[in-house]
Amino acid sequence: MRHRLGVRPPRESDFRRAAHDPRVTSRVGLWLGVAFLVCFVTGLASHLVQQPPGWFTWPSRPVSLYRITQGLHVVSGTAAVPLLLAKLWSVYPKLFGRPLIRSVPHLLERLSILVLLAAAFFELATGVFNTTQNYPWRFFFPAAHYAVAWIALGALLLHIGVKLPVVRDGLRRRGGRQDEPEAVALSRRNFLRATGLAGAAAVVATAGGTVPWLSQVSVLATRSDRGPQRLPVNRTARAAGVSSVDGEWRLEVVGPRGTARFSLAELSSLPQTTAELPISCVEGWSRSAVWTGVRMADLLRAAGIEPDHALRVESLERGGVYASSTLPANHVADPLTLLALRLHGEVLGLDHGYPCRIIAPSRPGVLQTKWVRRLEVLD
Ligand SMILES: Nc1nc2c(c(=O)[nH]1)N[C@H]1C(S)=C(S)[C@@H](COP(=O)(O)O)O[C@H]1N2
Ligand SMILES: [Mo]
Repeated sequence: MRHRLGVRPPRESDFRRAAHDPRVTSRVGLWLGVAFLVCFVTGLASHLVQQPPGWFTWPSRPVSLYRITQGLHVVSGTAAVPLLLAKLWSVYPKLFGRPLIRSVPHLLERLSILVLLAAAFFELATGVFNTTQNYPWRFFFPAAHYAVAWIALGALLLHIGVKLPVVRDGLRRRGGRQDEPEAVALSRRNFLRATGLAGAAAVVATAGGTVPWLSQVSVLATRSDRGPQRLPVNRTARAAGVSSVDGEWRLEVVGPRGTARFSLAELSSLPQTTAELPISCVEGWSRSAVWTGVRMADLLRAAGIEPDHALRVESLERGGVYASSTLPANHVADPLTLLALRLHGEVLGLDHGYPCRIIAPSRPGVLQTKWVRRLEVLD
């Protein structure tokens, strides 16, 4: 910066640091764009799985599909934080460009950047809070996070469209100019390296939530293997208002021709299946565990129902957004979809859903309903 304080306000051309070079802006912008798009697509997938429109089917295989897409969502979102800060640092001298507004299209373009920034900050901030299970606001997080993602995407596409020529030029100009001192080119590379490292650090700091062997170094991955039966608990029975379950408990299975009831002893005497399946929480942690229980398809047949329809799953929990869920037909038919009675060989603890819970492959944690009370065939 070469302006003399008090003489005149700074101009865009006063900012000569390598970090403000369009070559730097374009590269950081490209990385940020990739992180954002990965985050958007995986977020959209997560939204569709949780609120599927009629045309949408989420595959039940591979069993880790949701674990991977949601892990990518959290990791790319976290990596976007340092990338966005670097991008802002790279472009802030534009605030001093004069005239501030050159034409109506230019004004609209500037406004779209404001929208993009506001939306990006909202998404990153609410997302980061969500991964730490912090909800210091009053709106319903998934709905707001989803709606604002579309605003951010629209503003981003507009921004990319407008800036495409500049970006192309910035990416094409690789080496330094002939007359440029080597130190300038070096400082540009250093800024890019530092930004890349910050992004990588953010990835490593969060990826352990999904990738177990990284959990030792993932300082921001708040979940560990701690928890009853070596598995974290998302919501305890007490928090969900579920107290002890007595011997009177019966699972109701409601089909087109009536209701069948099963005691816990009856469920235990049906053929048991054991499978290693992950709990993949939307909040960004995921852990595999060994579950044992009755195959959903077997259970329905035992109740005289063909397992070819979706099911509504209801919990003993009263009220609350996770008290019920829909198990789509392809998940009902999958031989790895269980009504689990045991975890790691032990009877399911109350916090993990005793007397029985849903465990299905490639299903978001929020839909792995605990303390199941009733299953109803949907048409
Ligand atoms: N009835 C009910 N089921 C529920 C929940 C809940 O709050 N209520 N939480 C869900 C969420 S968000 C997750 S990630 C998993 C976590 O299962 P765990 O607590 O056994 O690890 O349970 C799911 N099942
Ligand atoms: Mo969750």
